[in-house]
Amino acid sequence: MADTFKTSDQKQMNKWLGGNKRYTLLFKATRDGCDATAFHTRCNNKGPTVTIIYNTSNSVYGGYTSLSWTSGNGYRVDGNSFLFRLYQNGNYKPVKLPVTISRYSIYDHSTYGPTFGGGHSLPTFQNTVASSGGYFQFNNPSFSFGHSYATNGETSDSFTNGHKSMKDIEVYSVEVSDAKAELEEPWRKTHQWNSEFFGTLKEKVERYKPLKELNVQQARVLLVGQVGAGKTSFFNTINSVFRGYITRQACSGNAEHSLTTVYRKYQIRNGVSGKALNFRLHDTRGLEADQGMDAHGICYLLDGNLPDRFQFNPSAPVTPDITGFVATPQFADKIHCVVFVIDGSTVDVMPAKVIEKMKGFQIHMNQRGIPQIVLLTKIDKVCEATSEDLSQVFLSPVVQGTVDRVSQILGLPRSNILPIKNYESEIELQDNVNILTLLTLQQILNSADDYMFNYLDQIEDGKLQQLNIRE
Ligand SMILES: Nc1nc2c(ncn2[C@@H]2O[C@H](COP(=O)(O)OP(=O)(O)OP(=O)(O)O)[C@@H](O)[C@H]2O)c(=O)[nH]1
Ligand SMILES: [Mg+2]
Repeated sequence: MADTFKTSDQKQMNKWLGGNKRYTLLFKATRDGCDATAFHTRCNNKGPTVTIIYNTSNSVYGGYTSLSWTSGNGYRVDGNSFLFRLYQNGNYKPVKLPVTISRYSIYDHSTYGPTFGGGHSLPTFQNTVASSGGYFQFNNPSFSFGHSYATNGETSDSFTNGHKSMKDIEVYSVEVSDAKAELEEPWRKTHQWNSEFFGTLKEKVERYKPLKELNVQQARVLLVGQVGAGKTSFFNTINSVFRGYITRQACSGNAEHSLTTVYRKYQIRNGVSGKALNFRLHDTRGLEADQGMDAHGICYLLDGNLPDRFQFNPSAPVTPDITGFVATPQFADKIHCVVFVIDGSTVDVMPAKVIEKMKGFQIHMNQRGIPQIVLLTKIDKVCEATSEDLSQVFLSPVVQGTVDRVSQILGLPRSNILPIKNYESEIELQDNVNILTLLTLQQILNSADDYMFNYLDQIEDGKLQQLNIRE
């Protein structure tokens, strides 16, 4: 279970709070440190907040207060506060426990993390807790569950599942949401989504050919991004669209380190004729904060020096000594478009080091003039309405907002940020997933073409110059 405040859980919180709210992540222990000063620096004077604890046995619980945290000096009065549980031992078991003695609603103190109730009915931490094996131990000895909140038959054990160590703690600000569920006008206009549109898009991609003047058989698209962002799933999704059924030719899934360890230059074939389409998707190992590809590595990838099935070694830099190193790659071997794959549901908690890495890579791409597209994946986890009906994607203000944020992070125009939903749990193809995938692919191939046109201009300008010199 992902340690994040999912859209469905936010909906439950909206019910408890009575109306649509906007939740903004202020503090996250695994990101900011499990430290009282870090918590107060980020959360003081931010208005109402919800604190969520993810414990080591997949129980998720916490507390809401309508007061601002202030680094005060003790108990504060809040008749609106409540404790809640969302999951117990991984099972969805929502319960809300209202405050009964409001003068003890929260314990607001500069040396304490978010703490609820008299006798610390629901404590988190005091001062600083170091991470041990990826977990944070409660270091607050007093824990008198039920002192100032209704228990409704619950006990501290039924809340925490008997485990007092935490995988993470998050604090979100809670604001009244004035955002409408759906925009009146789409933020990006497309043709009406129907089977005819699907047929046209599919045919266009099947007929796609890179510029013949350049002697390039297949456009090459490089997929780069954080571990688990959905790079390999994007290949599987496109492969499924053209095969005509769901395929998982490439291994995808969730793991701490990248599941993809081998560089693959995937072909996509028409499901009936078996004919390869005129582009390849180059799938790479996922980026991590402290390991993975460096600047040399990315240059070798961009320039076409690395062979298919090259084994990435996260702890050793790539050098020209590796087996199969292509010393003099042709233009046809090089990358013609880079696709940064970003998990739309975790944009706000993307590690700074991963962002830095991607920005560093962009310098080398810009030097070569290679176009960059962002694939914003998992939008089904970003917006409930879009998850229910993917054709609503361009009417969703939440998806639009995420696109805007990513455009700012990577300094790319908004038109280059393409939201998608990969096939993941489905067993049958879905028309809307197919259409959005093809729309996206078409944009990617257009960008590859732009690059090739520029290259052709460059060659022709060069020839012209030579002629001028001779004359
Ligand atoms: N809900 C949802 N899940 C997705 C989507 N795309 C990928 N996933 C899931 O995210 C997980 C990671 O996907 P992968 O395709 O393996 O990600 P990757 O970027 O190749 O990861 P590494 O190879 O490990 O770097 C898998 O469990 C996928 O099923 C999506 O659009 N929506
Ligand atoms: Mg992968």
